[in-house]
Amino acid sequence: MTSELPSSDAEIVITVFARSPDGGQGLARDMQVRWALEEAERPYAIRPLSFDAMKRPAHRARHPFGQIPTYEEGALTLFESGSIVLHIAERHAGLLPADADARARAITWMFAAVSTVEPPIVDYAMAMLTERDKDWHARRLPILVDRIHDRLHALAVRLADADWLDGAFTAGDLLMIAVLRRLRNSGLLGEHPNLAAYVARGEARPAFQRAFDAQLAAFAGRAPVAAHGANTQGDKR
Ligand code: GTB
Repeated sequence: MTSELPSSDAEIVITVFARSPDGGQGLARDMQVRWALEEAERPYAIRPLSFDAMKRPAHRARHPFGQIPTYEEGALTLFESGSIVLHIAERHAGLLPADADARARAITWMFAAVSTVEPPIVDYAMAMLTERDKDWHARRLPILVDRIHDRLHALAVRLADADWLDGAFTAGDLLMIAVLRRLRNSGLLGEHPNLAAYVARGEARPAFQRAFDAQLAAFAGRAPVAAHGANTQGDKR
């Protein structure tokens, strides 16, 4: 598809964890940005940040909440992984359909991923990370798990035996699969075999593999191996 909006030639720089707490599993949200850039075949550089640097003014100027990822392209700075993926998808072929209605549906799936499916998954992840020592943790956990299964069941019914959510692969699938990947260590996806297969299909895409390898190489401190990523920049500001 030809991109409808002009694309800048400026270098793209994204911020990532200097050392991701996921140990290189590609679960932090720079992964969706890397993946979108790989699907779009756009080179990019990374600016790795420590937790301390993320809270300093130089980074708060990019991201008001002091988080990763951010996206810089010339004079443009963006935060919020969903918005960044939409920006990339609107300017490059391969992530949104040309047909206006199909495009609107793909964007709807992007919102569904980050605002309907992801919140209960994040609640569960936070509970496992920060609430295990609370005496109410064991009572709360089944409630959180039920909320996830509600969403997964509805998504599994809608996906049925299709490869992707609405025809060809779109940025909606990219964000949905990135969100579902956060369940990889929970065992919860196993109860929904078509969703597990959907995630595996996403992970098998060459662009996903390049993005995954690039984040893993950065985590391991090795030179990047991605075809389209990634140089490393220090925080100059
Ligand atoms: N809504 C924002 C977006 O989509 O961009 C949320 C951004 C966000 O949560 N960023 C996290 C962050 O910067 C990293 S991705 N956290 C540091 C902070 O807030 O101080 C979330 C994340 C972190 C770690 C894992 N992991 O280890 O598995 C997975 C996901």
